[in-house]
Amino acid sequence: MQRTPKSLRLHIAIFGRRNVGKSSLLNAFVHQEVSIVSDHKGTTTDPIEKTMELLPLGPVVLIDTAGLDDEGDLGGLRVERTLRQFDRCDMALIVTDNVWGEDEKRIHEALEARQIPHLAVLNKCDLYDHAPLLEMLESMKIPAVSVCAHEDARMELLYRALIRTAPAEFAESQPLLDGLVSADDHLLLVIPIDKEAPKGRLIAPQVQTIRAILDAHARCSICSEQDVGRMLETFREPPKLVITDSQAFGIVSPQVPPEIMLTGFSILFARFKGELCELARGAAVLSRLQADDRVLIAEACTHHPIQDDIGRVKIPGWLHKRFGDSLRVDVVSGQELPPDLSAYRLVIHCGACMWTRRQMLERIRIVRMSGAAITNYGMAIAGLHGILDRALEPFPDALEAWRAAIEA
Ligand SMILES: Nc1nc2c(ncn2[C@@H]2O[C@H](COP(=O)(O)OP(=O)(O)OP(=O)(O)O)[C@@H](O)[C@H]2O)c(=O)[nH]1
Ligand code: SF4
Ligand SMILES: [Mg+2]
Repeated sequence: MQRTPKSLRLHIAIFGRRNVGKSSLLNAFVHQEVSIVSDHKGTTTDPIEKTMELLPLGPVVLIDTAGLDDEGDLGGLRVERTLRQFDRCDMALIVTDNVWGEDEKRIHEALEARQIPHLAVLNKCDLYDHAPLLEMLESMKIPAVSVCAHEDARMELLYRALIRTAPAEFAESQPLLDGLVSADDHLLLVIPIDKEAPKGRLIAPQVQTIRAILDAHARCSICSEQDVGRMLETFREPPKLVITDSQAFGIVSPQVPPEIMLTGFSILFARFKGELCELARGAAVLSRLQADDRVLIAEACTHHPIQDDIGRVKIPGWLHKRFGDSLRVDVVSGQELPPDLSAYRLVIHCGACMWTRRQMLERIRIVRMSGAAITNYGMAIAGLHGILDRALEPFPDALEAWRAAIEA
């Protein structure tokens, strides 16, 4: 369970005023003293995360936050950190004791605006009669549950309510290969074992793809990029789909006859994690970049750059080769993007394999609001090698969006 990538865990944030029992609820969930509890207002100062298995939802990340009614300069900073969690969570709890005031309304409105499923948790039912408030929330169509963080039996009600409220994509199976693979299909996966391949293991997108194939009761063969042609000759029937590491597109594409569909792991993940059509439209910008344009390469997490690093060396190299050395290419990694993106014509984003879909969607939204276009590594590489139309063939909507953007 601990190996489940963090991004596939349902992120549940716990919001509310100070002292309503947010940290007590987190501790009750995990049966551990993870978060400090006290009757002093403002005990929790920074978001605290805890991973656990919440059946049948599976692995979740619970996020305890500082009270949103905090005051003063420091309080304001804490509130700011709590507010950031609105863009990270997949669902939320609005915790209160026995009040539905301005703070609760504000949280509710912020969640509604982002379409984040949420639940009102009326805590301390040992001290308060929640019946009138439950009735009021019911009339407002806000799902609510009355609990006591110190009573396991009442916490059971909260678990059940959570499962009812959880977003469908977490309550149901993962749609990584949705609509692409059926039972008994055979796929060929192309996995280069080069300097970038971690020693002794496969990377998350490859493992998740294999798992999704097995979940669909389909089969796959795996080879490295030099062996694709020979591998295909050994099959009695052609595979339904070839999925390659995007960096090998250029080598793999000529080995795969045009009647066999070919795409990339990062294109599958663009659909799984982001908005495939929007990222395809962004890739169309690659056909009309000018030598004096600026491009930003954005990586979601920081890692030690290696020789021939895809984001720092290979993609900038391909861009310079195509558009000339005066094209300015900047690289940024981590949670923050530069505050002013309007100087960039295009943002080329990593596959965001460690992120939730909501985080990536938020990033796409921020970039688009600045006026820049956004695409991802896989699509940029396919575009720079002239085979994006082929790689998008399994996704007709995205192919159409890309073609329309090229012609616009
Ligand atoms: N009687 C009763 N007390 C509770 C309950 N839940 C929490 N408390 C108490 O309420 C106080 C505040 O609890 P916390 O869990 O620290 O509240 P919080 O919302 O995390 O507070 P901040 O850290 O200030 O944000 C503590 O004294 C808890 O023991 C409950 O269900 N019943
Ligand atoms: S930089 Fe992006 S693609 Fe690379 S590991 Fe981090 S999230 Fe995944
Ligand atoms: Mg707390």
